Amino acid sequence: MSPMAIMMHTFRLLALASCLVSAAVAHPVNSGCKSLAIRKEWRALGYEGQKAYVDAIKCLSALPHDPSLSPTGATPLQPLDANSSRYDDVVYTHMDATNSAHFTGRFFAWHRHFLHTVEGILRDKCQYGGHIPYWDWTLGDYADIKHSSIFSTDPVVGLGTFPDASTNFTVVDGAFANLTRRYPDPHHVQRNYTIHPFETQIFPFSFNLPYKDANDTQTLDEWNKIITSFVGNYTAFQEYVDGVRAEGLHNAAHLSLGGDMANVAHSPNDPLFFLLHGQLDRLWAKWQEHDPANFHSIGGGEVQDLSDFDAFPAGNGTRVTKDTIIYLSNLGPDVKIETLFDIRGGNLCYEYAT
Ligand SMILES: *[C@@H]1O[C@H](CO)[C@@H](O)[C@H](O)[C@H]1NC(C)=O
Ligand SMILES: *[C@@H]1O[C@H](CO)[C@@H](O)[C@H](O)[C@H]1NC(C)=O
Ligand SMILES: *[C@@H]1O[C@H](CO)[C@@H](O)[C@H](O)[C@H]1NC(C)=O
Ligand SMILES: *[C@@H]1O[C@H](CO)[C@@H](O)[C@H](O)[C@H]1NC(C)=O
Ligand SMILES: *[C@@H]1O[C@H](CO)[C@@H](O)[C@H](O)[C@H]1NC(C)=O
Ligand SMILES: *[C@@H]1O[C@H](CO)[C@@H](O)[C@H](O)[C@H]1NC(C)=O
Ligand SMILES: *[C@@H]1O[C@H](CO)[C@@H](O)[C@H](O)[C@H]1NC(C)=O
Ligand SMILES: [Cu+2]
Repeated sequence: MSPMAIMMHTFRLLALASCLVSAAVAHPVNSGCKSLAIRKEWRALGYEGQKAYVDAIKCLSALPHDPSLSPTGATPLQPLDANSSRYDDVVYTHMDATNSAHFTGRFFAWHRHFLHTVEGILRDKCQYGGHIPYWDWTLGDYADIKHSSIFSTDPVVGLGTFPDASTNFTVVDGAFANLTRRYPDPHHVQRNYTIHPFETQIFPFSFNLPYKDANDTQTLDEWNKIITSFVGNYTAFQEYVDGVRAEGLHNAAHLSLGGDMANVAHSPNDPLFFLLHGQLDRLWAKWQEHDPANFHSIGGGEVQDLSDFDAFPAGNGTRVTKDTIIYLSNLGPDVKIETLFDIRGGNLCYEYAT
């Protein structure tokens, strides 16, 4: 070998070694995965990747209801409609978890398990070769969410432009135009962008800051602040993401999109739900990886308490722990939270591309 070749060879070994070391330090509890799925940002999927997601969502929307779906009863609900779709089953599962998985300590863990389960269903039942995408609004979209490039009219891969009253806020362009959903009533998916979602009171408590811009919560500065704050304190992390009087990132993102996305029960009617929650799951993963004290931190209570929200924004009652069960209405298995900490381990086996 020439001196240059030796140098390059050594360099590669060093690079490999430092890569292994940093992986081992950052992710100590990695086990059991044959390989890791890579979840990508919507735009990084490219045309074929985006089309594959769209096709899989449409496929699931055309498959029949699975009779094995079994609501927990944790949230009082309308009866299951046997004449609904497999996609509607996914929505119904989320509706069933309205009270148990929102404004409780189950929030991030429940949504991680839900997204991973839906990803598996899309792959098993609809030959989807990809994974759940995420929408990284910190890439610059936050400066003008309504006109983000992802909301394009492209009939194959566009997520659709924001409708107005002329279509009763029904999404009528893009790949998901006129998408039919069953819950809570038969309807087409609706959106209605507003930068001031907190002007309208929708909770038993009132919003503090009616004129707060929803996109103030979606900036890159905010993102980095969240990841580096609340060290060792999951409860504080979740409380901040939901926000004082629910005016934080999670609610601001949902409510500003309006229509189906603004409803805490049936928001997954809009396939945009999975991109938004992909990003929130990514946020939890980034926060977990920021400090070893974060990785297994969990907290909040099991009981949603909107009547005393200021005191219990992350839930009242029994404290949520690693042994708390995450229920999925038989859409997938019930699991303990401890199985959901490590996205690169156990039954999860994925990571975020960026
Ligand atoms: C089932 O739904 C389809 C489409 O919405 C409708 O055409 C059909 O009449 C329904 N069948 C029953 C039995 O409700
Ligand atoms: C939020 O969106 C509005 C309207 O597009 C824009 O004027 C404002 O600068 C954005 N805020 C941030 C923090 O980028
Ligand atoms: C418009 O949408 C709302 C739900 O957002 C629905 O209650 C109403 O019936 C719709 N109006 C028409 C004319 O379809
Ligand atoms: C969606 O519905 C609207 C209003 O009925 C119609 O103008 C439009 O052509 C439909 N688009 C698709 C792709 O079906
Ligand atoms: C759409 O959003 C606007 C602005 O927030 C609001 O005034 C209107 O009531 C909303 N319409 C529907 C049907 O949600
Ligand atoms: C964690 O954060 C919560 C919510 O802000 C706070 O009530 C609690 O005291 C914090 N726990 C610790 C150990 O600092
Ligand atoms: C919520 O907490 C308060 C104070 O600890 C307690 O009195 C109340 O019973 C709790 N409610 C529920 C539903 O757990
Ligand atoms: Cu949810």
